Amino acid sequence: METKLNAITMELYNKQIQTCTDRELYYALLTFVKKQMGEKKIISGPKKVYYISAEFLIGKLLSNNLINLKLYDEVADVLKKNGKSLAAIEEIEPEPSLGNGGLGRLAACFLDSMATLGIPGDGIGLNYHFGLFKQVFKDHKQTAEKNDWIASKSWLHDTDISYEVAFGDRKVKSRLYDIDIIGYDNGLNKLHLFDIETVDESLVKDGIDFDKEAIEKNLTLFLYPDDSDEAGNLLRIYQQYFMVSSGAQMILEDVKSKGIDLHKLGDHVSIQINDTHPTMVIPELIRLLTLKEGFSFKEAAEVVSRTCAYTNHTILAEALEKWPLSYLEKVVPQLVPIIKELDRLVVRKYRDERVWIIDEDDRVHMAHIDIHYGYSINGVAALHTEILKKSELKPFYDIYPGKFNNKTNGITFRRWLMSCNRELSEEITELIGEGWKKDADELKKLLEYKDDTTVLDKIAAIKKDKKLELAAYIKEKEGVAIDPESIFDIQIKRMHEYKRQQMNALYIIHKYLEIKSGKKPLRPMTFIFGAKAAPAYVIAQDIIHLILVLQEIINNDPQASAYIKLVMVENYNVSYAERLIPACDISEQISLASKEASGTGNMKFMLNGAVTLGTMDGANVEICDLVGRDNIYVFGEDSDTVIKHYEKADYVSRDYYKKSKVIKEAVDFIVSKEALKVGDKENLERLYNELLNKDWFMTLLDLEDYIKVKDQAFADYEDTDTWRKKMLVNIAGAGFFSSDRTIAEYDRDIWHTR
Ligand code: 26V
Repeated sequence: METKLNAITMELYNKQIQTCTDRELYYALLTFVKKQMGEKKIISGPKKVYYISAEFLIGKLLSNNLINLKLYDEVADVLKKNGKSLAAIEEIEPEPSLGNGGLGRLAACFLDSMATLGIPGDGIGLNYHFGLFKQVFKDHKQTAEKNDWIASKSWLHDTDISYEVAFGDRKVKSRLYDIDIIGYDNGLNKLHLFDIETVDESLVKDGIDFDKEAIEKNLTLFLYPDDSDEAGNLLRIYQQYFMVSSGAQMILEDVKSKGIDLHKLGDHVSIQINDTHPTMVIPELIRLLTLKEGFSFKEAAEVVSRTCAYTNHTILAEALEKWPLSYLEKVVPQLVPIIKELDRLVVRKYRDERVWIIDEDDRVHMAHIDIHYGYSINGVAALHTEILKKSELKPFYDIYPGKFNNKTNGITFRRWLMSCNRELSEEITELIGEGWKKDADELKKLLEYKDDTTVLDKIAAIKKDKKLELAAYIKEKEGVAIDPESIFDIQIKRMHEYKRQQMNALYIIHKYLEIKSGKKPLRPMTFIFGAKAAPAYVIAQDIIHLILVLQEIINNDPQASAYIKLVMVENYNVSYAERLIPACDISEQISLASKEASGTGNMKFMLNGAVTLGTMDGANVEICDLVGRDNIYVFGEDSDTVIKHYEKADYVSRDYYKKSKVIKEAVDFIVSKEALKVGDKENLERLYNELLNKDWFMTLLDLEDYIKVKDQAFADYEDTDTWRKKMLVNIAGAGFFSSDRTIAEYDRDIWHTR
């Protein structure tokens, strides 16, 4: 292995390993790993899955590919022997930001698990050149810059495969780039990313602004550009159709090249539609089968319905896509008669207007296409699926009870334990052997050590090391010194009102006011946030502003900063998550019950020995079942109560504000002189008014209980033995959340590849 790597550095740079720079070594390793992967077999079988998704948040790939090739330790040793560090080399790799958050990261975990389980399963997506924006803080506010990740040498393989995609007003050509996906100790699948041949990076001028109408040049520049105006929405439809049309042509070509009769498509292919973004693949396949393959409409619709399956990832009304028919007429006129015919067939059969595809305002409900013309619909956690069946999609459940199923999300333990926390991973292996790497349920064996103080000490020592590492990193990146002896309380996820970062901020204000009035906490606390907000989401920007203003006030107050430190890390992404999660003590999962479909950060934290502080929402419910009430901190109203509040429209936030002194003081601080001295009046007043007069996601409803239970968690932390036991029980209980389990269930219930 050392000889091989040396041969590469000699060939590329005419240098031995020890004299190469980290950048040169990164490129040498890229070449080496790609070559190793090229020697692996392509996973194949009688049936293949295509996971089609607008987002694949794959993160950096070097370490993970080395782990899956089982070469990580060997490579790390060789580098060390030559005076180099793999960790430093990894820093060179740019992180592709091809996703917003959970949905995109889930797709990436699923690719890893499909390859690991040997399921033939490829991803289909878009090759965004700048992906999601890079977040930069200026004057306590978020600004957006482009994230340039495609270097001349990268994990992308250029192919000469290209398809013509016709829009209403122009024809373009797609070009396919592939990334190899290697399973853990297994073969290869592919992530197919389509790009437009005429893309022009120079279109991007200031920040992330660009001409939204220059489709040939802009189509694959950004992930979900600002969709607050019509041009942005149209661009999104252009992107979606570009992806599904290229993908559909590729799939049909693939199937035909294998000599398969297209009438039997569903026996050989499953297309998993990741949220509604790829929904147009349904009418597009019908179009291709009728136009090019001689199918009747009825035949085509039947074949497609036996091939496509849909996953729902949210019940938020504003996130369920409903495209105006006029937009579709402009961008994809060829699909409009097909969508109208699909709607006509539904209208003929069902009188309930709620299940129609096109509504009275001529908007096309994309999810309705998926449900009527797909063979499976699944939610992503037990509670979420129940809410879909009982309320959100009830009229559909009444028609198709057999199509509905739950697939609780999962995470790949290769990245979220073996790679990001090698120390803990090795300790686990020492205790229970290697088996858990292929059968995550074996983590349960750790429970045997629940009362073993040597083991508990070891786990606590690893946590301490990870906190030290994180503290050093945060000092370097953010310039904030945090105390590794303090409790690390972390909330990292997209900024959204339903996730209630504002509630966490109100708790911090409450603690700050307590300290200022002389009530000191037992131990210093460190509150860490990481979150990007959609550029057009005004209140989310205001919440970021509040947190950054609090950071400034608290960290610079000598009296308070002895007990509280607050840091919002800049440009939170997958790589940052890999540093934050292993160092966490308390995992904040505090969404308004019923609103977080699942969450996957919650799973990553518990796997790394953090204790959850959460509402009974999404997968938190299942975490609670797995670890038991003694090993999780639960607070707040449950989903039934919340749903009733919405039905009766009887939640009045001002009542909670008036009733509670603690709430009033915390909320008032947002517009206090002290806050306004640092922050922007417009942002802070808008947020204050929103909380008092609307508070659509019911922050104040749960605030008092949140304070109570969070205080309890901090108090319990002082009982070191009991806390360590909680950590161990959480790690031991996390096996269920391996994405290998999730993918095995998709295969068993939906795909049937074997
Ligand atoms: C999308 C949008 C777009 C427009 C404005 C507001 C808004 C709000 C939310 C979304 C989310 C779309 C779907 C999504 O990302 N869902 C996430 O999927 C994860 C993987 O299943 C799951 O763990 C998260 O709970 C869920 O929010």
